[in-house]
Amino acid sequence: MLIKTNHSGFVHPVSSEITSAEVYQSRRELLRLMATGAAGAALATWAGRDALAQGAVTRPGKLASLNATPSALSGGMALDKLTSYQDATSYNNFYEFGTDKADPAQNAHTLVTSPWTVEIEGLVKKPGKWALEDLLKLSAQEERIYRMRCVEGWSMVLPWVGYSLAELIKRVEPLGSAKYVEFVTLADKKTMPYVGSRVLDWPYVEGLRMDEALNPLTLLTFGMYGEVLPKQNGAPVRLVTPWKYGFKSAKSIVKIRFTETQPGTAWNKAARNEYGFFSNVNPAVDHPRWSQASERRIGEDGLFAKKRKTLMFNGYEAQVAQMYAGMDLKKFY
Ligand SMILES: Nc1nc2c(c(=O)[nH]1)N[C@H]1C(S)=C(S)[C@@H](COP(=O)(O)O)O[C@H]1N2
Ligand SMILES: [Mo]
Repeated sequence: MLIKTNHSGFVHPVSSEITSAEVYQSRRELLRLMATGAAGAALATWAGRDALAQGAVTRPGKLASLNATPSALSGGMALDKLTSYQDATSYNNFYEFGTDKADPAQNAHTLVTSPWTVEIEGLVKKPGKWALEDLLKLSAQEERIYRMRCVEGWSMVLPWVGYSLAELIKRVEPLGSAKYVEFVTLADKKTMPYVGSRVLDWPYVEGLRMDEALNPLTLLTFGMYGEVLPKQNGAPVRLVTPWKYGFKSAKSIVKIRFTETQPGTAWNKAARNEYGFFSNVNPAVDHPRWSQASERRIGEDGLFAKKRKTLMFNGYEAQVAQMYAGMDLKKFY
């Protein structure tokens, strides 16, 4: 079970200094809702807000309407400065909308996020289609501050909203033969201009070993900064696996498939010797073309600032290292 902290136990760096006043207000509102127990009712407004957000280039929602409780799984990351909302939503990787960091914010407005269903298939007792609304209600939402380290050498610290993927996995009851979980994301040529291009094999597919998928840190994510996920960040539902390079955190998921064999993933197919299946953040294992020993925090470390050291498993060693005990992480990169 997940441990929840109360408000006073939730350490947060002076929010008003590092996020906009609006975000700060929404955090206050969220905490107020939690205190009054009204957060559950607020969930009902989600669909309406999403409809309003269709086609909009502005933020998806100003008032918190997520049933999010600050989570103990934020760990020490809560002491890191949050990346600004502006940076988090304008410097993205979402190749379906372009290969430039600025492309997703420019182009993702065409993504249609409602209605949305996630199909559960493969080796499970309870396969089927889940409407987003039902997925949202499956478990209590938590706010988790996680580091995100991109394989390219930059990082961010973001307050995500969602619940552990394990909650969904338990509900659909995988068979004993299910050893991996595959995440298939939307590939819609009509709304995603780069789908069909040769950059990657579409749809963008990612995967986790079953124990990784069940690790409580693995977050099925619906929101960030107390709001609905912006389209460029993978609306309406994505994964966040904070101890792995960012590309493992698949955006705009439409299928979750349980398999016996290791799924072929988009980046592994694109360049097998550069991107492995595990892709755990590891400062000791270089990318063939560059070092992974350090990183630049977006918005904080200027172009000429000294880079910060990358931490083993991105700083989540205590929670995840035992899953890889005895594995040669140079071989299984
Ligand atoms: N569907 C899809 N998911 C994706 C990607 C992508 O191109 N397509 N890029 C990945 C990469 S490389 C990173 S670093 C993260 C970035 O997430 P963010 O833009 O929310 O920070 O999303 C990952 N998820
Ligand atoms: Mo990335």
